[in-house]
Amino acid sequence: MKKLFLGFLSIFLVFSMLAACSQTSSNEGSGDSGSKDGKKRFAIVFKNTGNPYGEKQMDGFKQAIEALGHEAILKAPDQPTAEAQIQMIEELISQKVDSIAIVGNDPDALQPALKKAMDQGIKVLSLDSAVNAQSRMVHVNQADPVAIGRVQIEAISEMIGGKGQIAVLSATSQATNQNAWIEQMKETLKDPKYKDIELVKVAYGDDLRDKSVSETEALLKSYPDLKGIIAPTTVGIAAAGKVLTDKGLKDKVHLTGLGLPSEMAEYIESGVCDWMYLWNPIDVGYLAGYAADALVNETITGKVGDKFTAGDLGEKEVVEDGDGTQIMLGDPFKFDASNIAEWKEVY
Ligand code: RAM
Repeated sequence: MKKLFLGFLSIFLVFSMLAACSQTSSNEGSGDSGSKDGKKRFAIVFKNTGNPYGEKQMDGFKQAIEALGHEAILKAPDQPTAEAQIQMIEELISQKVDSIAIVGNDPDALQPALKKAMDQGIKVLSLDSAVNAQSRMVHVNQADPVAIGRVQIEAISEMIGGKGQIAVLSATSQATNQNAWIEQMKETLKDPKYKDIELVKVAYGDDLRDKSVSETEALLKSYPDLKGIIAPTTVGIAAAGKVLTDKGLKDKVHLTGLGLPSEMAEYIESGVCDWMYLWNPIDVGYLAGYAADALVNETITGKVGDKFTAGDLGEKEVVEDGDGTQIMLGDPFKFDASNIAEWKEVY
C-alpha cells in the first residue's frame, strides 16, 4: 500500500516537474521584459533534478509566488554543477525575470553570473545552499549551521556508545550547505567527550542516488569496523538506509543525518536509522518566495534589520551572516519512531 502510495507520489512529482519545465520553456527565448499578462516573474534554481527534497522546496516557492499573484519559474539542471546553474542564470537574465532564487552548487563560481543579474536590476537571493555574500542580496537559511552540525554528532555518538569509527556521506564536494554542516561536525568532535570517535572519511554521493549507494558500499568495504554513518543530505541518507537494510547491517552500522520523512519512514520504522533531523523544505521555499517578493517590491533591500511578512510564517527579520545577511526559518526538527508516521505524509 505504502509502495503504491509512493509510486503515485513519484508519478505526480514527475508530472509536476514536467509541467514546471514546460512552463519554463514557454518563456525561454522570448527575450522580452516582464510577462505578457503583467505578472512579475520569479525564478528558483535548485541544485539538480530527481531530488524530492528539491521538488518540495520548489513547491513551497511556487505556492508563495502564486499566492502573491505572480508567476513562478522552477528550474534545476540534470547534474548538480555550477556550470549548469550558470547557464540557467544566463537564460533567466536574457528572459529579464524579476528575481532569481538560487540553491548554490558552489559558493563562489556563480558570482559573475549572479552579479550580472543584479547589475541588470534582477533581485538575487539564495536559499538552502548559500552563494557568497557578494553574489546575493540575502540568504534564506533553514536553520543555524552550528546546531545542524552539532545535533548530528550528538546523535551518532549516542547511537554508537561514544566510541568507534564514523564516516560522513555528503552531497557534492562544493555544496555550501553540506560543507558548512560538516565543518560544524568537525568542530563538535573536538570536544574531549568525543575523543573516542574517529571520523575516517567524508565521501561524496553528489545527491545522485546511484553514486550515493556505491559510495556507501565503498565506505563499508574500506572500513570494516565502521560503526556509524552521518548523511547530511536527504538523497544520501535514503541511499545509505537502503544499503544497510540490504546488507542486514542494522545495529552494526548506525545511521543518522538529514532525511525526508517520506523517504526515511521505512528505515526509521525498521530501526536501521534510529532518528534523524530536518526542517520543512516546503517552508524554506515558501519563505524564499516571500523574501524574493519583498526584494522586488523593495520592502526590504537585504540589510540587517529589514522586516517583512512571509505569509503564513508571519513576520521575518533580516539578520547578520558573516559578511552577508540571512533570514532564518527555525530549528532542525528530530524525527524518530514516535512521530515519523505523522510526518511521512507531510513531506
Ligand atoms: C539534499 C540537498 C539539500 C539539503 C538536504 C538536507 O536534499 O542537498 O540541499 O538541504 O539534502
